[in-house]
Amino acid sequence: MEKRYFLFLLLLLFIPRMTVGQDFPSNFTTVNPGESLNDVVVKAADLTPSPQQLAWQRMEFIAFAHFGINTFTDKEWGDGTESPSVFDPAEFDAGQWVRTFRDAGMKMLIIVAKHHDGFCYWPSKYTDHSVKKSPWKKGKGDVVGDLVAACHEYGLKVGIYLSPWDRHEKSYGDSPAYNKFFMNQLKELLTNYGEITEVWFDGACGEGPNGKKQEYDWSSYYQLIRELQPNALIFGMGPDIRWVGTETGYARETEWSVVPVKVSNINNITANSPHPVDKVFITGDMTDEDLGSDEKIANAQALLWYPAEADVSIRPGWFYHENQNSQVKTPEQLVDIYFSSVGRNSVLLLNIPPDKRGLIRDEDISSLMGMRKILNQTFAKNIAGEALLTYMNPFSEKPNYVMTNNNLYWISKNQSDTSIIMMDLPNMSIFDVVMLQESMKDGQRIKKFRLESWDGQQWIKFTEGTTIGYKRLLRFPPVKSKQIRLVIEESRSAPTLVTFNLYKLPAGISIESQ
Ligand code: FUL
Repeated sequence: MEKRYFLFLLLLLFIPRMTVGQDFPSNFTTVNPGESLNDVVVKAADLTPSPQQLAWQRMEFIAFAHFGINTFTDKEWGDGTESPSVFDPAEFDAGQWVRTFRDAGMKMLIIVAKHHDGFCYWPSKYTDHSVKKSPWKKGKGDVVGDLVAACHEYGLKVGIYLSPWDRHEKSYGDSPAYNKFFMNQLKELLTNYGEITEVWFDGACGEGPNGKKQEYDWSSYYQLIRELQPNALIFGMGPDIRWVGTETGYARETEWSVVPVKVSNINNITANSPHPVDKVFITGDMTDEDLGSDEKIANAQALLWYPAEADVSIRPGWFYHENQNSQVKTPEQLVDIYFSSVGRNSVLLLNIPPDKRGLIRDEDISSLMGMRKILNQTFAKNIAGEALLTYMNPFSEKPNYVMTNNNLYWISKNQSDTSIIMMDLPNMSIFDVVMLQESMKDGQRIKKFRLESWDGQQWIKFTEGTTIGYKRLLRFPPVKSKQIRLVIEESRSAPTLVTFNLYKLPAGISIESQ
């Protein structure tokens, strides 16, 4: 064989091998021992969401509806001894729920298919502790099925909450038997109800020291989900969406989507797979005030794009309780939560619990619609829609380039130096909200920024922040100006921006931040 052909063949043999072990999806990377902080930080800045994670993030606002046995027993956690005879929502109307969520601007409903008490809201083949044994529709009903049909009718995506902790099922605690039972239930839900966008795995388990110890086979659960619903995202006790860490609906001021991921064995990370950590994933503590700072990622074994979902109930409880009818959150409180979740790089999962009739109550609907109205009024007009944006390269005297605010896509020419974007408004304007978004196709990079307005003589800072990510919303006392500037003070890598909008909250609305 000619020498050059031989070399060519040798190269062909090598190329694929060189990539083995390196070929991870865009949302994951490993950190090599001894890697410099700077290299790790740049690696983190280059991670981007999977297409499914991005589509999920763009939904922004989604619904939860805790409903079931606890609605009738007036409890938050049933113990599994409840009789199915108590479940009888005489006026149950899935359409009423889902129309309400649609009108509120929510894009998905996470259906509680089974809570910790083990009662199933679909006629599972694997247990009798379900709607089959209830008087509702003479045992022929299917809450999950009706809700899925309504979601399809009104254009909402469907998510499933299936509690791993099951206080009724006899096999719970006999690990292999319960794992099989749980996977059978998962399989029913993932095959009989169309497309499932999110699978919600709760971490709650109240078994005391003498309670049952169940070893969950998470990696087999994940594998089943990947097979049956390849586009579904696994929340919480799973590696695709993280719990924000509280049940208040408030995300952190500094909310990184890239965080260190814990794995049981770094050598068992699967390359060339869209889900490299499925076999080794360990849920870390998500309640820490700092999850993704440079210090945190510097000591990581691996990094994952693991975006936050902020869950909260419109009432004090997750389930309906008559004595909480006067404690429904006000529209202003809900707007504050929206600004502090969607506006802090998170998806807001708001729970609206239907009552014993099987309907969402007027109090809850009116708060939700009040919230929607304020948001619609606020975001109806981007005051900066006609503004001219000028990027000032700190290394040159002259403006670097000029952009309009339509289809903005700006990426800095510099790595992490200060960048300034000037905004010239066509007229003197009053605004009290800013919306910033980084380009998710480039990842999350900005670490610190401030906004200033020109008062004719000098630049005055009117607000500031740390992370931006998918979306950052900031409120501040009204500013009157024609010229403002965004100063990006620190960034993990070349900063990007796809949205720089200004708004005004409706007159007379005062939203106190919590
Ligand atoms: C928790 C559960 O224990 C609550 O009952 C509720 O379902 C909430 C969303 O998650 O962990």
